[in-house]
Amino acid sequence: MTTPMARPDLVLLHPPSVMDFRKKTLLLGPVSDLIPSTPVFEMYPIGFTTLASHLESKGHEVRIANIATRMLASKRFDPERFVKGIDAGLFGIDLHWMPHVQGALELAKIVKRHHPDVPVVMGGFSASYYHEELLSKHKAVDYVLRGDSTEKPMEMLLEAISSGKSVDDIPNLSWRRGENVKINPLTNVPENLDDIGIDYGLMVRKVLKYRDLEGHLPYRNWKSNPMSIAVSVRGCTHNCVSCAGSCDSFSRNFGRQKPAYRSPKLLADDVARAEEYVKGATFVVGDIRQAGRKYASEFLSELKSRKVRNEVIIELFTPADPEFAKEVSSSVDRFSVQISPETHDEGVRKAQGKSYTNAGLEKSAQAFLDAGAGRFDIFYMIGLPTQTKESVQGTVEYTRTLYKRFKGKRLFPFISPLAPFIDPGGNAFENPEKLGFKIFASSLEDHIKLATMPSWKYVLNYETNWMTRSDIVDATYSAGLGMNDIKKEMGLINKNVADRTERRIHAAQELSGKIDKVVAHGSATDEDMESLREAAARLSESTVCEKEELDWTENTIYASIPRIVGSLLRGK
Ligand code: B12
Ligand code: SF4
Repeated sequence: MTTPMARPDLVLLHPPSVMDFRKKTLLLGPVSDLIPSTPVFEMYPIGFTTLASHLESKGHEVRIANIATRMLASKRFDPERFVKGIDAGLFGIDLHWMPHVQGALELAKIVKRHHPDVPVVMGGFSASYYHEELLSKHKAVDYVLRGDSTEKPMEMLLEAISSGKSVDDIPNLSWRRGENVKINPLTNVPENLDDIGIDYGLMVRKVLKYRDLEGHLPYRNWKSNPMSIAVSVRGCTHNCVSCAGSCDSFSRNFGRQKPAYRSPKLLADDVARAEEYVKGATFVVGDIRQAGRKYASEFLSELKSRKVRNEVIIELFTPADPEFAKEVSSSVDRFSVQISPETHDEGVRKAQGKSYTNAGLEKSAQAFLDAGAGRFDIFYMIGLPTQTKESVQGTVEYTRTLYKRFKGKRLFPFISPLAPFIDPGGNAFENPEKLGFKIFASSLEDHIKLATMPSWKYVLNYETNWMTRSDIVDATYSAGLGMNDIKKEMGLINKNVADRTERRIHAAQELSGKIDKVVAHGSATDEDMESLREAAARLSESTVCEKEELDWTENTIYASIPRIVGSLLRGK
């Protein structure tokens, strides 16, 4: 237990993907064009908030410090000095997404340099997958909490650390005794998410307490495009071949044999609570039909009774029927829909693990748009099994058909590469030959080397039997140019925006070529690389489309302030 402003029991740190990204020449490419983050992947896992909410409810003091956002916000921000200046009973660093491999381990070293006696715990999907290597080869890491649910084990770890008790019985924990790595059983795998909540007001209180807005921001542009998340599920019923969040991967790596759902009522409470603090879209993670139509209907009717005014974004893993579209529409004021068919080619889609038709998808889009969806976003991917460069061009051409069919409607197709890494733990990573993949990295060390290569072509940890790494890069830039032309032709973006995107893509292609030459010579001097650094940083953001195309609302954080203040005054 702690008193206010005492040293936090736990400080959760989120690293940038590459720790010294501000100094290195890195053409990170369009790896994050379609998510709120920049290519340094500054968004921290939603699990930081469930961990903090749980631990605070048990009397522990937790601070979140998003090192990546702070580094993006100010060139003067020095992570080393910042870490040196904070004290904690335990430091937690996420290695959830594999692209953070270099950043997470460098951050752990910084922590140990300044706080040699304070333990460091890592967690997240990638840390769970690589727990043995983390503990045997990286002495800056003392503990790994494995699996998709670490709230309870973390509480036990904090208690063991403060009382000096043994950690032998803490579920999901891997740790070091002398030179040996000890692996406790992975038994904390809750069957539902009803005990795992997000206290949406907690972040606001933390910002005020630590006078640190940037350090708590989930991603850089959150102030201008705020968004909240409500999590319906941990686990997945699907098996997309490249995904580490698939049902096979959950059972192999995270001890989960079936998904855990949050009850419809509590999920609706989450959405309603989120809007007390944030005026912006609320993204409901997971297709709400995964637990069955009855679950989805119950959730929607609970939502209706709460009269939610925020825009609600729902995900579809498969097309939905018009009745469902109407049900969604009658339950909320404003809503948008996202679906990822990955490709227009039904054969390629099947090879990736999804079996549905374009006709079904189009029918679904029509139904949701007719029912009043604010937007219907369709995400396509490059780097899939059996997909060729020609097939990617086919997808681009298919978007023209979509635009024509849905002219004047708010339907938005996007395309991006499967990058930078095929997820460790997913089926493609585990059985590459069988599924037509060639994987260039297996260990943490291999991935660290790739992560710091100067352009994203060399960062990719895979290629396929149908496309080399160069093909994936070429196909991505060509697709970007193609989509840009189509959007201009259809009058969806004005000439200035289209010209800007085109110039950016050409410049990125040119720079990629220059980096290729430097890499081919193998004798790049510091000056050679330094001369390319600024251009690489500039061209890594929003390469193939403008990020604003993804913004759901025109709100800013300032529009949320009256709600935040109101909620604080009510003492929530
Ligand atoms: C929703 C989601 C997102 C949301 C983000 C939500 C968020 N902020 O967490 C969005 C759409 C933005 C997103 C983006 C990306 N995602 Co994503 N995402 C998911 C999805 C569908 C479910 C959410 C999820 O992560 N649940 C997992 C829950 C269980 O984790 P959690 O609550 O956050 O954290 C718990 C544990 O993981 C652990 N934990 C996490 N961090 C820490 C830290 C410490 C110290 C400890 C002890 C424990 C711990 O304890 C937490 C609490 O119990 C999964 C797929 C799936 N079926 O799971 C993919 C998934 C996690 N994403 C993935 C990827 C690759 C990405 C991107 C890199 C893709 C890209 N190139 O753009 C980006 C990275 C974004 C960034 N950091 O900036 C992969 C990760 C594979 C891997 N190991 O690398 C997954 C598995 C599947 C996939 N291919 O999409 N994603
Ligand atoms: S990509 Fe497929 S397997 Fe992975 S979380 Fe999404 S639906 Fe599930």
